[in-house]
Amino acid sequence: MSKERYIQAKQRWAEKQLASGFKPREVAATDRLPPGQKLTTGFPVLDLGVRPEIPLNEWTLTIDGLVENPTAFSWEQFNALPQVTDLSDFHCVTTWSKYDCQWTGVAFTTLFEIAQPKPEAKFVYFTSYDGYSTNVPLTNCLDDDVLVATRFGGEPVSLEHGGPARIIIPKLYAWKGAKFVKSITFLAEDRLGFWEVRGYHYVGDPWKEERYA
Ligand SMILES: Nc1nc2c(c(=O)[nH]1)N[C@H]1C(S)=C(S)[C@@H](COP(=O)(O)O)O[C@H]1N2
Ligand SMILES: [Mo]
Repeated sequence: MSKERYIQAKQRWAEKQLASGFKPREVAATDRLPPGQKLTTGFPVLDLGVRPEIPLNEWTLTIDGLVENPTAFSWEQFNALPQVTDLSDFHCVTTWSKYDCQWTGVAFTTLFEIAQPKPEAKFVYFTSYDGYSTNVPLTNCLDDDVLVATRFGGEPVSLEHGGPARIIIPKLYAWKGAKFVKSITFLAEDRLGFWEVRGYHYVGDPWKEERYA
């Protein structure tokens, strides 16, 4: 399927769900599998049909917007930051979930402390090397399980899963986790990302089934 047709199909699906009066289901908060999700043991790949290959000596991660210290990390500088490993579950809005993903990388809070966002900063906008983007309220980024991951299961994140570095926000649907991440921008007003302009939710909490908005 071509990139355009794939995007149109996903967009139509979102519109159909909304038109048919899609309503989140109630679920006990103790259940591990969010409502409407199915467990998978594989690791499906979802992308726009583009897997940008970034030589590590050309890779940068830019942190900008409403921050005291705008920064652009080289790969070397980025990997010299404190590293954390976290085990988390992965929930895709297309209804598959994968348990126990082991991600290693730099905690979002570490980048937050370095960049020092101004008090007006309330939203985060991520861009990627494949042209993807996504937006997340800042509060959802400040949990200690939110990472810029460079390793999966101890190995470098593969190109298909978003290497050299991708965002992981376990408590939100996986489309909020920008693969091939290129920049992190702190904003006072929300700016809709790639799927969000096509009907996806601006927060995306799987426990509340915030799929479409
Ligand atoms: N740069 C980029 N990031 C992206 C995407 C994408 O197409 N491009 N797809 C998103 C979607 S819809 C999902 S479900 C997850 C899928 O991650 P995976 O391919 O590692 O399973 O990445 C998210 N991040
Ligand atoms: Mo997705």
